[in-house]
Amino acid sequence: MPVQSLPEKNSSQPAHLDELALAEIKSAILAKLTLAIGKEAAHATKHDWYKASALALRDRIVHRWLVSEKESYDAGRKRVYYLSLEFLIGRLFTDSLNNMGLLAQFAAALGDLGVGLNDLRKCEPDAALGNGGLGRLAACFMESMATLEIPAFGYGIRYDYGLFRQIINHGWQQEFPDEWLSFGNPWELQRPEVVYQVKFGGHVDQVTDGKGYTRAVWTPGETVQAIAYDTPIVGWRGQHVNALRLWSARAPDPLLIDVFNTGDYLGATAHEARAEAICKFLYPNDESPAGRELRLRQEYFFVSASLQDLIKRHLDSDGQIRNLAKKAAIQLNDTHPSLAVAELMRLLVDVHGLRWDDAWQITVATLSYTNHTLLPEALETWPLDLFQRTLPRHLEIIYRINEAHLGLAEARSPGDIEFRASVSLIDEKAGRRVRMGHLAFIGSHRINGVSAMHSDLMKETVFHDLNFLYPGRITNKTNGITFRRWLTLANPGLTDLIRSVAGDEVLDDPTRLERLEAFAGDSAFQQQFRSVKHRNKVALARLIGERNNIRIDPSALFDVQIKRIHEYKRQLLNVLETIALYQAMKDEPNRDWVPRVKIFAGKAAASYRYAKLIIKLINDVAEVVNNDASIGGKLKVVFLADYNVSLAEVIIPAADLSEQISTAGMEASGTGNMKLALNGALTIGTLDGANIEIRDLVGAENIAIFGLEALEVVARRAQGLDATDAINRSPQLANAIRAIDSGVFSPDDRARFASVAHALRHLDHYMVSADFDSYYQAQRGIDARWRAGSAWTRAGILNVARMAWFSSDRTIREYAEEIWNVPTKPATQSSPARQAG
Ligand code: T68
Repeated sequence: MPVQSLPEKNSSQPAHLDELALAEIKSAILAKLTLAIGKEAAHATKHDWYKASALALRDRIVHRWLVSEKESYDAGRKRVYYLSLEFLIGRLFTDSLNNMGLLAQFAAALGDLGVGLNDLRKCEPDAALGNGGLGRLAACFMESMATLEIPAFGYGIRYDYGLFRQIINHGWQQEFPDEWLSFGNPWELQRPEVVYQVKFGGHVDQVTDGKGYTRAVWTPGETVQAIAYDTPIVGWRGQHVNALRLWSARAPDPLLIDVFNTGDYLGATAHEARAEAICKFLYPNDESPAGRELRLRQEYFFVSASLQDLIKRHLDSDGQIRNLAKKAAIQLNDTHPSLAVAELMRLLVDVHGLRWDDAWQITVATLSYTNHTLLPEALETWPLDLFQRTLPRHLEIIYRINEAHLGLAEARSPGDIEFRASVSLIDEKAGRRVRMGHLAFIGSHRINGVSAMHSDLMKETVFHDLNFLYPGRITNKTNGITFRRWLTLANPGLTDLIRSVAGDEVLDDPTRLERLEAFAGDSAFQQQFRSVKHRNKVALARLIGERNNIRIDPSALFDVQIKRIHEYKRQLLNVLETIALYQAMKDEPNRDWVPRVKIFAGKAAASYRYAKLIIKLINDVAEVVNNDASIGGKLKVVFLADYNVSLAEVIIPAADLSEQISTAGMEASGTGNMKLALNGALTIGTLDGANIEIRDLVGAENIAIFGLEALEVVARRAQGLDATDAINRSPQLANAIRAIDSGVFSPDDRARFASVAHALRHLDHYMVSADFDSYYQAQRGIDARWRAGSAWTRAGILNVARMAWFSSDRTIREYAEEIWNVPTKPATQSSPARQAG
């Protein structure tokens, strides 16, 4: 994959490279090549060089890491634990080099050794241990916590296979395992001595001791071991390093020798396969119920190992279990780790002997929970029988928590059975199930949404009754992104331009981006801004040529929608507009059309058939449009396969238009919207998630808003899902649907998209038809702005200038102050930060 050139200079580097330091780096790399890889320079592959360089860098990071750890320990500082089943960290090589201030040194050292740093960069596989926004947010937060010098651990699972590799075969998505560890992983340090026993199944007895006290004794049926692997996460300027601790699963006995000796070789290792299945692969979201037991085992496995580990650390340094909440803040990233509520209670009561009420007070004071979705199907619930079978003691604990909780509900709203049913930890409606969102809520002192609108909707919808029972717990923490990766590293050209007017200090203080405002109308600056964008577009055009064999014109408008494929994200709306535009071009081929390239990338969950059909539709439309000479190449459609962090780093700096077009009320926040605006793309979007805060900050004139608002969506749905009215009003929409339905894009199987056409006409739950006209008009408004040239560039510059607030450093500061109660490194600020809202 062609990548952009790396920055020639970086303010964190000395102006001239220290010869001594250079020589030291060269010899460190050569030493690793010989002693850790076992190769001579003459026979080393690029991959060998990459690994040797990564190991040489890791040594430098580890030194800082040990210092950070010692300082935190000696000062008895409170630590933050971020529990997440997903960390979508991508590549670490240049990211860590950049943060350590060693990018130029390593580039020069490698250059002297005859190796290109850019080539080595590509040898590193993406660590794709996440599905999408939630996992990437965890990665940005890890970087910001290190930058703000918060002593923190990320806890998750070391999946053998990350999110599946996506291949497009004749337009269809196919999934293959992502073998990201097959060449080893130079960043991680295995900790064979850090092992915890995680137990499952069995039964619970109530045992009365000599003094007449009864306590629960859990006799588990199965034990799995959790082994720690640590990856250092370096903060900006390399001042502080934290660990991402990922757990791998194994059976306590690798081989049942007796069984083996009977000749039953498979039987001798079956229990091992069952244990190791826990860390085999990242569970895709939106998955069918099949195999859900494994998901529950994954959740408990990593929660239990992490809590045992952090309690041990706490006791080693503090000695008093009662002080846990003073020394540890545990953030639950969605409901996936919400078993932490029951597990922490179990550890405090059953293992450490605390009284129930004291344990409960510590649990609530220690835990907090971030919600990432209002979609009911994504709020986890577990059938009682599965829960009972897998975690019998935890079910008892949950019943006891529920008893006190329902008592509170009764006191708050006496005799109100419906209220009690709605807040109960057990859903009695569709078979009895444990509600994990409720569990996380009740066991946390703060519950946050990820954008202002989402947090408000939480109070009005899914957590309405719990919010009534526990007022004041819900708070908002609008998401953010790390500017180090999404601006400095991904877009060195723009970074250099920004530094030329905002000074090098902008790298430490994003509020300095405001200084761009004064240059937004400056024609010389605009010219430079456009030429940076153009260079990035040339790089993307080259990649598209290589990967998809499609020639695109870098001066066309690059219209980008990159995210998971999901009905609520409405890639279908974008495709419909593409078809309508194509038809309009065919009708009037001589009009002065704005040349456009529609760029899509994203994965659909393997079991989400409709989303996979949308991918096929995009590719079928691409096939027809890209090969129709009558439109003179004015419209191109590209689906880039296997979207991941590294691909995003190439697409985002090259985007002109950012598609954030979810059905209003359904996208909790979005973070791609922030990355694209920060890189100078204009947003076309609905009033949904953080789009609203982006509009508030960049100004309504610098963003294109369209479509129904959240309340209007609710009202329209209440009237039914038939969209005949919208279609009758819009000839473009009617024609586009007809083309899909009649097989214009699927001549080999004319009925392929009949279900799509039917949904657009009669089952418009996601308001695709309802919003079409408004979207189409907004897109024509974009055409007009694009033609205006200078005004377009001005709006792009103003978007960059006004994005400082979306730095994940700001988000993490808010978590630190308002949820975790931990100090952060003081902000380097040259002017007052802009506030959203
Ligand atoms: C996303 N959620 C939200 N979920 O959709 C997005 N994995 O609006 C928000 O910006 C982002 O979280 C960060 O807050 C996800 O990415 C998942 O990937 C998911 C859902 C269920 C199970 C596993």
